[in-house]
Amino acid sequence: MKLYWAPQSRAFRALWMMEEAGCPYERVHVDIRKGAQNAPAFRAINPMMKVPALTDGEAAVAESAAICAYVAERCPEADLAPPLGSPKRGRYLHWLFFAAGCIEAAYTEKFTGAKLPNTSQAGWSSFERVIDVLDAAVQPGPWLLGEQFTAADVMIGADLNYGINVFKIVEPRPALAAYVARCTGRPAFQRAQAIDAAGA
Ligand SMILES: N[C@@H](CCC(=O)N[C@@H](CS)C(=O)NCC(=O)O)C(=O)O
Repeated sequence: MKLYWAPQSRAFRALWMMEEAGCPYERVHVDIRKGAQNAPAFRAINPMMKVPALTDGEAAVAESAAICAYVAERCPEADLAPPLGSPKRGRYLHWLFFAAGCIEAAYTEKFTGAKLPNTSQAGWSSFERVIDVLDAAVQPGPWLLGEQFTAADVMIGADLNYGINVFKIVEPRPALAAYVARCTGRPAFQRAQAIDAAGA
């Protein structure tokens, strides 16, 4: 597999996922600060011209949550997803899509101070409700699905880490802060962080 990636970007989520999965992969630096994402060859992989993206033989995947789900299936020995048919698949998919569909929009709302039409019209409802929902979701612990750490924790854990520790837009409520500490304490997270810090 080839991970198309740039340091200090949303591609961190896919980078952490690759380190959790433990399958061999190659990192390809796409220098988004110099416009490399606009090259036709990369555009053929991700028409949105954004990192991360992943290729695997003839397969191409973009969107962080989709990459995390793909890699969990591709590297089953890492046990990063509940098996097909398990009732836990419901919440697993819920949290993967929640990260992409609700957290991303809620953070944009917070960053920009955008005025919402109302919480019924906004698909993510509101920044406050997204954080309340996450706060409740991480309380049973240790992970979103209980004892099993999954690709959904990579997406939600990375986003909460950005929100609390990097951008400081999320209040470090005790349960959220403890969950993020469990995530950032994982050896795979720390390997990914070291790779990210080292840059291209
Ligand atoms: N929805 C995408 C967002 C990816 C994204 O926004 N990537 C940014 C870096 S943080 C990017 O590649 N920006 C370069 C550009 O748009 O020119 C995902 O979740 O993977």
